[in-house]
Amino acid sequence: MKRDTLYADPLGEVARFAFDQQVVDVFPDMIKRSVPGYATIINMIGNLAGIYAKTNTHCYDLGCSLGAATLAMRHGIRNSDCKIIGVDNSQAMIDRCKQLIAADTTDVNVELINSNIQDVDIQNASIVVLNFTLQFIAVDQRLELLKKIVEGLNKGGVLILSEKVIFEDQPHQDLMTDLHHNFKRANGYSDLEIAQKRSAIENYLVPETLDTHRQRLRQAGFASVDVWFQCFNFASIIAIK
Ligand code: GEK
Repeated sequence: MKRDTLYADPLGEVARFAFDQQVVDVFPDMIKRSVPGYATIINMIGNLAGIYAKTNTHCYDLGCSLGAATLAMRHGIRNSDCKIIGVDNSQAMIDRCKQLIAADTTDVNVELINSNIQDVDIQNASIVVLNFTLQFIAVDQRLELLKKIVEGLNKGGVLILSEKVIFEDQPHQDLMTDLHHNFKRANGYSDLEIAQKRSAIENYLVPETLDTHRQRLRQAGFASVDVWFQCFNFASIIAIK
């Protein structure tokens, strides 16, 4: 696993973050050292797939990156008559993801699509995963995407939505930010790396409060909405149709 040093040297001007080849090369290391609870969430997506994936249905991984959640579902699904559809609009991510999926021999069909998740058809779904992807969709387009997911899910189907979140209470927000930055420092990121990455994702990764997510999910048509995992300002919600 190549180490992420993309923001280690001072950059005069920090360009907006992009999921390009440079990021693909270090992505597993970057996400593991940046997102508290990431490994647990991936593991549990496999566990949930064992419960929710139904015969002859589709399981979607929207914003699949290198397919960590796709592989977790593939290993967790108990019957092989499901199809996993991974979607990402970064060609570099999809190309690398294809290699990783090809190297895994599990007997569940996987299709990978290079597309904006807002443009793909969602049909006959028992599971939809949005693992740290909705946060990159423009805020005013999030409800429409969630409505499309509800329509494509079968009754009883589940959305697993993981996001970086913010808090209305400012002292709590500050504490969660400090704890997150301490987590990154403990994982070897310098203050410069933390600051430069922060500017790169500003206005691109747009986090919201858990209340905003809950209300929007209900508005989109989900019958049951609850947080199942949280570590600092990173949380995952299970929403059931
Ligand atoms: C994981 N789920 O390892 N359409 C398609 N893909 C998109 C879009 C879009 N509109 N916007 C962003 N992406 C993964 C981690 S990373 C999270 C997800 C992160 C893609 C983008 O190219 C990237 O691969 C992914 O969403 C977000 O479980 O890096 O913080």
